[in-house]
Amino acid sequence: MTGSEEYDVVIVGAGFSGLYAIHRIRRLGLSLRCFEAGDGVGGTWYWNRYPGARVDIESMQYSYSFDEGLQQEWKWPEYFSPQADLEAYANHVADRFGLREHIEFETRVNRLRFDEAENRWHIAAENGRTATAKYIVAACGSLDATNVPAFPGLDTFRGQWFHTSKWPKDGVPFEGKRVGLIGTGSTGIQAVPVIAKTAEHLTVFQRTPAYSLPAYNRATDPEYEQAWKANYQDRRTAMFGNFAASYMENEQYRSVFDYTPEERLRILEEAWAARNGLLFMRTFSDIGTSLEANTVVAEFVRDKIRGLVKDPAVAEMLCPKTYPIGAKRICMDTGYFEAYNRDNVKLVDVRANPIAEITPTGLRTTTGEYDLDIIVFATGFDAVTGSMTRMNVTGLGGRDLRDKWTDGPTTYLGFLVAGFPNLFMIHGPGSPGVLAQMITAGEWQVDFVAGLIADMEAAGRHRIDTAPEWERRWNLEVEEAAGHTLYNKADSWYVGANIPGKPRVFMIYIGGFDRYKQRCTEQVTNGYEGFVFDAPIGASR
Ligand code: N01
Repeated sequence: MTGSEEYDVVIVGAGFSGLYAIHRIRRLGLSLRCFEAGDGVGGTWYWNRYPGARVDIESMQYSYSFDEGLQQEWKWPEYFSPQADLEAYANHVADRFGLREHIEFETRVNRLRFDEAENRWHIAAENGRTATAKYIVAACGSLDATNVPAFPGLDTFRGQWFHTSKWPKDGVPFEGKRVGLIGTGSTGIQAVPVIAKTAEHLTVFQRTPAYSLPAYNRATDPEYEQAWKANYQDRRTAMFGNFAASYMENEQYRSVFDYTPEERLRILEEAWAARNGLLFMRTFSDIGTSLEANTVVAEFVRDKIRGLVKDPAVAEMLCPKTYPIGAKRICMDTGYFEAYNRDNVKLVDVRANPIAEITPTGLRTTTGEYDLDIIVFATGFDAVTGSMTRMNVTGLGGRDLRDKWTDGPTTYLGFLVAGFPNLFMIHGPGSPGVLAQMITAGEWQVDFVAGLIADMEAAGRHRIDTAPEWERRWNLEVEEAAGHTLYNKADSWYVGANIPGKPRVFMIYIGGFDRYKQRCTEQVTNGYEGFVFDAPIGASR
């Protein structure tokens, strides 16, 4: 389809939040269109089809809550679903709820311009498609804009190279190949053991070692599934009131210092063996706030790594020592550390000896040359802000969003940016984003935005905005929440440290999803405090 059609709402992105936004906003009786860069639905779970890609939150809860029939009927074969199962689920949802007819695929939005006389957004995509809309719902992902470091010589490489999040649909055969993998975050640690199984040789280039816990993925136990399905409503209600939008049972949650060293060790051993993944990080209440408490847990994990890796020198290289556990996103793996016991896997420290260049035949560090047939970039993302800033967004007075965010992103409640009216971000900077379970938190944010749009339409308003003063106040709340934690003690993508030149700002609201919901709701019920309309909107909901 070509031409500049007019819509009430344009949704950018057909990932899990974008799909739900179509379903929810359609019910308002407004005209809408969704533009999606890929040729299928699923967002993160469409793009990240690298070997070993798998979610690290149990699928019974990492799934939609909005339809009881859907959650009762859908079967998750494994506790932690692989990419293919999540993509299949997204496709099922798109078909079951008739969402596909609203989506234009292979339409990557690369220009959003607000026309202040019309109070409408003008949308343009790479394929020439144009449209206008009163409202934009930007559901374009926190981890979408890829980071391929600017190593000199990449264009001269005669082999193949891939970024993990833009993986070919047909897969990449590694048989008989010398593979180099750069990056040991969540993605790298999932890919390494799988690639190692088929590649002739795998060299892993590690700049910072990761704390990783065993995922203990397994086939879904029918009793466990039944317990969820018999209690879905109650558990979903609990998730919507939880600080991480997650369901948690049997929380111990006391300080490390309430226990003797022997008791701590017993608790940690039990948690390690309990097959409950990320809950390991909630063994004690102060892991995220006290460096001393954190060190107890970090040292326990380092000892586990030393036990898993046979070569002591390699084990030491794999032990994270420069930042607290959890200050970077904790990883979950299936046989990651054990992969280094294989003869065909080699670990190279590129912190001590950085990558100097990519050569026609491989890669050169400051001390060594490596011949490679394939290079895998597991080097992460221009996270949280990248998908917005890469869209060339201009607001009032023609101001570019990149200029506005030169010193770091500013938002009101993680949704609105002052001077960029009628634009709502889902999982935007200043929202709980990746620190809450993203499908559930996304559903709530979409519902909240749909409520704002309904209020606007009922009141006959043309413009919703916020003011810099309210962004400043919200940013202070975001900073204060992070200030009590150890998150600032690591050079992570949470603070933009992985992208050269990106301002170092903690971009996520860590005060809890429950608190965040409360703050958003009370601002609306307090007479839309902090929201700026073209004319007063009257009584609050
Ligand atoms: O990206 P990352 P990711 N030279 O940024 C290294 C989610 N996720 O794709 O740490 C050499 O974490 C970089 O090194 P350093 C999850 O939220 C979830 O792995 O910056 N190395 C790091 O090791 C996760 O946090 C799941 O020193 C360079 C790696 O590349 C987020 O996605 C699975 C380099 C990048 O790690 C991102 O994870 C996968 C350079 N120039 C992802 N530049 C699950 O649900 C970067 N690196 C399980």
